[in-house]
Amino acid sequence: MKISVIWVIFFSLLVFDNGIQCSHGAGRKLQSASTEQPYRTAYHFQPPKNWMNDPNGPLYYKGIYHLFYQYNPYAAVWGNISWAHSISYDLVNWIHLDHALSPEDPFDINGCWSGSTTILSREKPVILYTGSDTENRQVQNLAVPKNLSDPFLVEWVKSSHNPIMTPVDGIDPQNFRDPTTAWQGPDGLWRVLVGNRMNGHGRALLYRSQDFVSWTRSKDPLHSSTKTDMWECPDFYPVAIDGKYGVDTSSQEKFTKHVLKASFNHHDYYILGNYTPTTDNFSVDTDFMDNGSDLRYDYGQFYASKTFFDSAKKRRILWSWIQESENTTYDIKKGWSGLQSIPRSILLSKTGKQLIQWPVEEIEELRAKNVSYQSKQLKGGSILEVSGITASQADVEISFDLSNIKEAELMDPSWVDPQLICSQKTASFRGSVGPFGILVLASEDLTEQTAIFFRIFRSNGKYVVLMCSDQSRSSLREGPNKASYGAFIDIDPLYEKISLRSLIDHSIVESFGGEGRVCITARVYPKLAIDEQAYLFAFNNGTFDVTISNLNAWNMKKAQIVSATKRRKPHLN
Ligand code: DQQ
Repeated sequence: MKISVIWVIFFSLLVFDNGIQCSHGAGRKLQSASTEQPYRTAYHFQPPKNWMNDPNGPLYYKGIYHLFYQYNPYAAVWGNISWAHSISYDLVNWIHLDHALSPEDPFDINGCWSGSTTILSREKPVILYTGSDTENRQVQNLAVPKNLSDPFLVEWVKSSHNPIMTPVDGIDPQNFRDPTTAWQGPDGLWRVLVGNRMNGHGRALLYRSQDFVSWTRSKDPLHSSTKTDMWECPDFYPVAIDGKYGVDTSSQEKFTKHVLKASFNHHDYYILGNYTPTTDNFSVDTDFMDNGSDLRYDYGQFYASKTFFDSAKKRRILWSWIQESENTTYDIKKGWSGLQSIPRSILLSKTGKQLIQWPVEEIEELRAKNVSYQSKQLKGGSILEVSGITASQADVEISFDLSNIKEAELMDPSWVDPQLICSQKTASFRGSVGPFGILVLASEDLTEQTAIFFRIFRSNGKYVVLMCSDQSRSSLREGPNKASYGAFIDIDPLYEKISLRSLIDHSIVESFGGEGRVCITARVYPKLAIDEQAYLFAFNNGTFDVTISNLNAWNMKKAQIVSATKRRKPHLN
C-alpha cells in the first residue's frame, strides 16, 4: 500500500487554471485511451448491447431476484420496446433470460411499456404493464407466468382479457401509463395506481379490483398536483417509522408513512404522507411544488425508478434507470445506452422527513484490495493521492472532522438553489471550510477529474452543508453533458462527521452523502482517466484545514453478468 501526500501551494492553483493540481513521484505512465469500450461498467447491471431504460417489475420469488427492464432488442436508441428479463441470487451477479414480453399483440403492438409485478396470495406473481396499442393509445395489460413451478419464470402469457384498463371517460390516451405494484386493502380489494395527466398536470389514478382482471376507476385520483406535469412511473409504498426494515406494499402496519414517487422533469421526486386504507385517503406532509424544493431520490442522473419488497431480507429495494449524458450518435457508435443503478435499500430517516438510501450490502462482496487510513490532516489547498487500488472500478468511503467549522463563510440568503451554487462554485473555487471531498476518475495531471465535495456555510447561527458533484472537468471530450449537481444535506456538522461513499465504475459515479441522506449519480466519459490510467484523490480546496477521520477504498471485482443462452439452464453457482 502506497499513499503519497502531496501538498500543493496556493500559487499552483492559480497557475493551473485555478484548479487543483498535483505533481507526484514516479507514477503510472500516462497512456492514451486504447480500449474500444472504456465506458462499459464492471459491476453495474447492463445488457450486452442496445438500448435499456426503466426498470420494470423487480421482484423476489422463490429465492431468486428478477429484474425486467425496458429494452430495444435491435438498436441503441429507444424503440421496439420489450420487457427484457434477468435473474440473480444476490442482486450482484445476473443471468439474462429470454424476453418476458414482446410487442406482438394488438394491445401492445407499439411497445410493451413500463409496469410492475404483484405477488398474489403470496405465491402467484403477475405483471401489469402499459401497452401502446394499434392506435398508439396507452392501455394497461396483464400477463402471468406460463409455468408457476419454474422458479426462473422464463415464459409469460398475456391475458386473453387484455386490455384490462383503457383510456375512457376523458382520460388522455397519450398520458395513461406505468401501473404500480398493487396492494390489497382491508376489504380484500386490490388497488393500483396509473400515471396520468389532466389539464397539463400530474395525477395518480386509482383503480380497484377483486380478481385482478376487472378494474374500476375510483372517482378521485389517489393524489394529483397542479404544480407538476405528467407523472410517469408512479410508485406508492409504506416505510416504517423509526424502523430498520422495509415494509410489504400491502402491509397494514400502523407505524408507517407512505411514499408517493413520481417521475417528471427528468427527475424522480417523492412526497411523504399518511395513507388510510379504509378510505384510500392520502394526506401529504408537504406537496410537490416543482420549484426546486421537492425531495428527490437522487440529485443527478436517476429516472423512472421502481421499488420492491424483498421478503427474504425484509427490506425495500430501489432500482433506477441511469441515462447516458452523451448524444445519441455516440450511443449508436458504442452500441449501447443506459445502465441500472446499484440496487439501494431504502428507509425512512429518523427525522421522518426524508428517505435514506444505501447500496445493498451484497455489493460489498465485490470489494477486493483495500487501502485505508485514519486521522489524516488535509491542509487547506492540498490533495492526497489514494494509490494502490484500481481507481476506475472502486468503492470509496471517507469521513471528515471539521475543527475549524466556526470559520465557515456566511451563507448569502440568495443562495437557494444548490445546483446553481455547485455550478458557480466548482471544486476549483476556493472557500473557507470546503470544498473538501474526493476527485474520482481523475487523470494523472488532473486535467480530467470528477469532484464530489462538500462546502460548509454559516446561516442564522446554524451550519448549512452543501454537497456537489462537479462534472465540469470530467472529460477532455467535447460531447458529454458536464452539468454540475448539488443538494443541501440535513446534517449538523457540530455533532456529526461529514461522510461520503462513492461507487465508481468506469463511466458512472454513484455518491451517497451523510450516510445516504443525499445521493448524486453522475455519468462521465473521461478521455484520459480510463482503466489503469484513472486516479483517486482526497482534496481540500478550502483555506482552513480539515481532517480525514477515516478513509477506506476498495478495488471492486467484476460482477458476473452472462446470458442464459451461453449455459444449458440458468445456474449461478
Ligand atoms: N418509459 C416508458 C414509459 C414511461 C417512460 C417507455 C419513462 O412507460 O413513462 O419506455 O421513462
